[in-house]
Amino acid sequence: MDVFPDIAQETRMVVLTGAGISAESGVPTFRDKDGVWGKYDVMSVATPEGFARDPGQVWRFYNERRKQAQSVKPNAGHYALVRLEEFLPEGRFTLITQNVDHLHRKAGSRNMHHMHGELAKVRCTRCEKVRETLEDLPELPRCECGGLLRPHVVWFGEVPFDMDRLFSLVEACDLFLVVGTSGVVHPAAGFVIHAKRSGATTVGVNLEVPENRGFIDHFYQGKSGEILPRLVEYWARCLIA
Ligand code: BV8
Ligand code: ZN
Repeated sequence: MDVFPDIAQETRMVVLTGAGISAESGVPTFRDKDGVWGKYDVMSVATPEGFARDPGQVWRFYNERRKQAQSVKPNAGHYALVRLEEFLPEGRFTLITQNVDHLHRKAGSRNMHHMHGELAKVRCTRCEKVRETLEDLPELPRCECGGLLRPHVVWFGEVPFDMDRLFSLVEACDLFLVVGTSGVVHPAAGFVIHAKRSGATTVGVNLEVPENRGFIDHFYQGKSGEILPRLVEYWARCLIA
């Protein structure tokens, strides 16, 4: 395995995670063999058109994942990122996740962006009010204003949240770490390219070789729950030395 790159006190780090970091917690990924898109037609359950056509089917899909999210726990990979955030100086660590589960938050991550939204949040399609609830919802949940509620997540064809902010964080970082993502879904998959072009060192941890492997300077193939604790331990020593 390639040696880990060093970091220093002034290293500004951005971490991007995908479904792979939650896999060891028992949350199915999307594109692995028994993944989510093998069971559901992505165009029917993760697009605005699918929701307009059959909101009941979309809510059945999300209610199943919301229920599943209540029973899972963070794994060693999530906790390693919390430890990293804790020992890096204030303001030197940003976590961006594509995941809509709440495992990073449950593990204790603080400075983070859910660029594709969150399972635990719902939004009114009429008054746009966003509320946080993991309770079971009826098949067609409604807001007090009478509007139909939708999951507060970003579907295909919709613009991810905070993109301007995220692009500037990616451009300004010295080290970009990407974990557990196939590198297929844009604009998230383009962040590592952006970071590299802006002069950052890029580091990747993934079970399979991701699509955007060519932009990753240091790549470690394997489980994030096993590799991240070792990587973070090495970086902790860099800062003590
Ligand atoms: C946008 C949220 C404009 C809800 C998701 C043609 C027509 C229309 C659009 C497009 C098009 N061509 C391209 C596009 C853009 C489209 C896109 O990228 N499509 C792809 C599929 C071709 N993107 C969009 O529509 C996005 N919006 O483009 O707006 C724009 C452009 C630029 C700037 C601003 C605006 C919106 C995309 C968001 C869609 N929403 N989900 C929900 O989750 O229900 S996407 C979904 O995929 C999840 O969010 C997920 O996180 C994300 C990425 O998947 P991964 O996380 O990578 O998961 P995957 O299963 O693929 O891979 C898991 C990896 O983990 C594997 O590699 C595996 O090896 C590894 N792994 C497994 N176990 C482990 C592990 N690694 C380590 N340890 C382990 N134990
Ligand atoms: Zn409303």
